[in-house]
Amino acid sequence: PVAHPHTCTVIGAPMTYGQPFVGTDHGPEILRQRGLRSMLTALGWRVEDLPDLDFDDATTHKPTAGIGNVRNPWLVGKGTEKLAKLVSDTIKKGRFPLILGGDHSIGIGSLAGVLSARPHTGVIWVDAHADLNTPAMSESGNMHGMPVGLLMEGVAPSEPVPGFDWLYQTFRNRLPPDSIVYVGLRDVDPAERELIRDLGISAFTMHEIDRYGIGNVMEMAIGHLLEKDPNRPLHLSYDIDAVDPVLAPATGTTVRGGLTFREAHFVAEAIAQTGNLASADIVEFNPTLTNDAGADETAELTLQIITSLMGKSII
Ligand code: Z70
Ligand code: MN
Ligand code: MN
Ligand code: MN
Repeated sequence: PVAHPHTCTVIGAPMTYGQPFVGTDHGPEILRQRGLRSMLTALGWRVEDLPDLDFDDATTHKPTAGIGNVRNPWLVGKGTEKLAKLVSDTIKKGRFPLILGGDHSIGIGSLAGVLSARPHTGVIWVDAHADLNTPAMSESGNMHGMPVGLLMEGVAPSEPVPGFDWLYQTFRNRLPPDSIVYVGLRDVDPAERELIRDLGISAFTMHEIDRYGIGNVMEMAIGHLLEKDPNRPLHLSYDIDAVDPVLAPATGTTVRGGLTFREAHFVAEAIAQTGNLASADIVEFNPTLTNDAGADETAELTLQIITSLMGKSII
C-alpha cells in the first residue's frame, strides 16, 4: 500500500457544460449539506473543504458555442484546466483530493492533474459508459463522454481541442491503455467498443459482473492494475450512473441493468481495502432530473458510496 495521507481535500467541481442538462452543478453543495464533512471526520480524516471551483467566469470572455463536433469546448477546457492544477497541487501537498462533480467532463481535469503529479497511477472507471470518445469519434459532441479518450495514450487527439492548449503544454502525461479498468459498462458506442478491443483495455461489463460475481470482478480488476507494482497509487472515477437507475434515478443518462446496492458499495469497499487509493471523483448526480424522493435517495446513496471508498467498513 502507498503511504496514505491523513488530510482529504474536498474539491467541488460544479460542471454542467459537458452534457445537455443544468443541475449537475448542485452536487457539491447537496453532499456538503448532508454532512459529508462530519462523515469524513468520523472516519478519521482531517478535512480541508475548499470553495467550489468557479466554472462560469470563462463565459464572459471566451466563445461559448460549439466548435466542430464538440459542445462547449472553451467552457469545459478552461474549467478543467483549473481543476487539473488544483488536483496536481493537492496531491503534491500530500493530500487526498476528493472531487465532487459536476458532470463527468471534470474527469479530464482530474486525470490530467493526477497523471501530472503521479504518472504511474492506475485508474478504475466505474460507469455505465466508457467515456472513451474523442471529438472525431463522438456521436453526441458531449464532453462528459470524452474524459478517457482525451487522456489515453494512442487515442488522444494530436492537436488540442479549442480551450485545451494546457493539455498539450503543462499537462502532457497520458494514460497507457493497460493502466485503466472499467467496471459496470453497459452502454458503449460502436467506435468505443472497437478501441476497447483493439487496445485490449480491461473491461468488466455488467455481463462479467453477472458471470463472475462482483467479488471476483474486483479481485481481477485490482489485480490487473497492481500486478506489476503492488504499491502503485490508484485513482477511482465513480459515475453514479453505474448504479441501477432504480437506486440512483437522479442522473442525466440512466441505463437499466446497473449495479445493485451492495455491488455499488462493494466496488468502493474493495478499492478502499487495497490501501492504494490516492484520489477519487464522484460525478453525474443531478437532483433536478427526477422527483424529490428520487433526488434524496440518489444523494444519500452517493454519500454512502463516498464513505465506503474513504474507508468505512461494516465491522
Ligand atoms: C455517449 C456519448 C455518457 C455519461 C452519457 C454517452 C456518454 N457515449 N456519459 N452519460 N455519464 O455521448 O459519448
Ligand atoms: Mn495513516
Ligand atoms: Mn461517465
Ligand atoms: Mn456514465
